[in-house]
Amino acid sequence: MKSSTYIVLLLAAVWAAPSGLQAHISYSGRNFGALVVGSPAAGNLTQTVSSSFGWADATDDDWGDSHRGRFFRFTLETSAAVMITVERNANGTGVAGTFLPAFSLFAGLAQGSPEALAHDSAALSVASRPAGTEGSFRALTDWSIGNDPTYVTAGDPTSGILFEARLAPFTYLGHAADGTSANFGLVPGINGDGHADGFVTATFHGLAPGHYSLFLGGANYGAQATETGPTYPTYGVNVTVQAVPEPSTWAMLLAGGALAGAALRRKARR
Ligand SMILES: [Ca+2]
Ligand SMILES: [Ca+2]
Repeated sequence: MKSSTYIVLLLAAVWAAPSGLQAHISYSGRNFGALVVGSPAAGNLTQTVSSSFGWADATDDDWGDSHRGRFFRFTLETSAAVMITVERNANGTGVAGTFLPAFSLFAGLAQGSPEALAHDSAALSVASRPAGTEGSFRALTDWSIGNDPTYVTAGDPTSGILFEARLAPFTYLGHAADGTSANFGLVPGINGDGHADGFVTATFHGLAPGHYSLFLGGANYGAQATETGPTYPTYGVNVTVQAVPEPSTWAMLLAGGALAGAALRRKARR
């Protein structure tokens, strides 16, 4: 091979090595599908989260690394409220009984097949954020992340581009965090539930039909000082999501029931 090609490949290999240790953003095994109001909660009890600090670390000024958490997805075909609950379990390599979960909900999805998956070190990701940031993930506001181009022949840029690299936008809708500022830090505006007990829940109201991403990570900001990688402890979580009626929907149902009842009574009188 030409030496210039060799250098390009060598550089590519060096560039890819650190991120190659880490997964790209994927929802594999973490897709709750379409949520329907009135259906039972959907549960995922088998996932683990990398590190105990990933969510909290994405609340600060230098953003966060999307690899230090897990992405889940669900779809709504009608407007709904969605209740999300996360509780630690005994799975994972980290110390059982210590994980403090937090999550953020976003409208939008990361890139998926047949596109290349998104990752923090994609050229487009790096170019789209300030220098010195730890990654693309932001827990308390909108953010976006890029992928790499998909080439006609995998891994061969000279073969032509099948799908251009692009940024996938995530629109921030809200969050919930286990515990208090004693664990998630002093960034203003974090909704702690006040009890650092490994359990956190929140209901998001007025969600429009569409696709949603749930980012789940650890709420222990200070743990990044001791969990330094490159191999991070993992922590098991039980995640449940459920589409629930809006309070206004209940009112409408009750009103509708009353109207239907009145109609039946009118019919019965005839
Ligand atoms: Ca950070
Ligand atoms: Ca709690």
